[in-house]
Amino acid sequence: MSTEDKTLFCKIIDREIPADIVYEDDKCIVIKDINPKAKVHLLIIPKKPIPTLFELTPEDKDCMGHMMLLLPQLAQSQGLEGFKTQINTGESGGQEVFHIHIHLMGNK
Ligand code: DGP
Repeated sequence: MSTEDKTLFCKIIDREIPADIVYEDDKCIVIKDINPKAKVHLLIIPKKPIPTLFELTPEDKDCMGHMMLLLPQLAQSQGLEGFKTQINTGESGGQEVFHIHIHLMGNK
């Protein structure tokens, strides 16, 4: 994929754009949001550049489940006792970056 075709988050995954990386494995990467809405504001991003929830297919079940299971672990590693999650979907759903991501937000 040429650089122009890559999503912002693919460029972060490929280390073409810097980010504060909190966690990474073969399925996803977790970064700090550049414009935090809470003391802890992480973005959990699949390595596969699925644009929105509307494009999910059954083959994405594993990866999506994997990211859901990661959420409480990440929250605990950040010292959170509770947290909010958000997935903005589509322009009218407030989505700005068209590469699925889960917002994890919490205050200590
Ligand atoms: P959404 O509206 O759900 O598409 O959220 C996109 C989020 O991505 C928004 O909260 C700000 C964050 N963001 C945008 N550009 C960058 C960036 O270059 N680096 C990081 N770490 N976060 C970014």
